[in-house]
Amino acid sequence: MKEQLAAIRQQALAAFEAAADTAALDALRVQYLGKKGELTALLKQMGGLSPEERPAMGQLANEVRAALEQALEQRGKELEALALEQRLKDETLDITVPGKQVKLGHRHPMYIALDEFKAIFIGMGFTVLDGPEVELAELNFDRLNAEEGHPSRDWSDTFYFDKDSRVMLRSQTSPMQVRAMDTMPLPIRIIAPGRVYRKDEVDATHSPMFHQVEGMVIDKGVTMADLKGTLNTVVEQLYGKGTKTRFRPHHFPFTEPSCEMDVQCHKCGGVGCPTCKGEGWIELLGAGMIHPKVLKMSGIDPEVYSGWAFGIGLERTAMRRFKIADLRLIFENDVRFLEQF
Ligand code: 2U9
Repeated sequence: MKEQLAAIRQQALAAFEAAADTAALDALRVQYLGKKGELTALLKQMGGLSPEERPAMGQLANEVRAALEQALEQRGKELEALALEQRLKDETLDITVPGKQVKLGHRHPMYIALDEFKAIFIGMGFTVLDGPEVELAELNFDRLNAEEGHPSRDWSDTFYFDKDSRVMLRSQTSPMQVRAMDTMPLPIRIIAPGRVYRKDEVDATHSPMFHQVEGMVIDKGVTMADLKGTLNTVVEQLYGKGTKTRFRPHHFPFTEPSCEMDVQCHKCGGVGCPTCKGEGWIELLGAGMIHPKVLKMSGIDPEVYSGWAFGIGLERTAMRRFKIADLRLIFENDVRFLEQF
């Protein structure tokens, strides 16, 4: 038995040393030290030894087991280190291989125009609001002083969801301003950009969906001078210092007085050219002092507070800025078009 123990020890140690990886080493652990392993089988034969032989042989067997376990642990560590070294070698990057060029997309011209607006108004302390595109006619029309029978409420102009004309796709972002008046503490300075929907046939200048930015300021003592001063500042940031503007009277149900603002043509300086269709001026946006009735409907006392508001169509702004002749190009998203911006 002594010789058999010595042989197992010798064989096992040699086999451990020759194991190529941790899986092979594990198999050897089972082969020698497992329940049905070679050393275990030999130990089972100890019962056949004489009582005198047994203690010495037991001690020797324990020594062999301890030696094998220690060798297994040692070889295990070596194999793990080798495997790690191999992995590090395999995963080496060749930084001289030329990289794959990442193709960057393009910002959409309409969003370039929107981001510019946002940056200017945020810089002046305005908050940007976002809101639902499916709206109640009450917020889209009634609360904006466009009562039953107002032409803009007609079925031929508005996308309604129900026969009672209560739920609709918003035709302007104004419902967000109504919500702001209902919920925000005064004073208010907000802009509300977003998609709006009107039943227009598609052509070079019309689309049933387009984008607007509307904005409003409500505070004590706000006047038309604040409207003009703020919008002139916006125009100077968009088109350069000293750009001239003019305000023409207009009519909206939600503002009184109302106006439209033109900017002097940046191309010809006001003389008249194809860009401004010979006018010298380009129509930019609509605006006005918020109608006292609109303020009252939100519980704001028009004797104490006043406000101004404006609205601008984003596609038209982008078309002018980037000299885009057909509105449909803005929505088609042909990459050959988008790549130009
Ligand atoms: C509230 C009160 C007043 C928003 C305004 C305009 C003038 C305007 C048009 C521009 C081109 C719409 O996209 S367009 O067709 N808008 O001219 N919008 S004042 O006034 C408001 C809004 C909300 C509560």
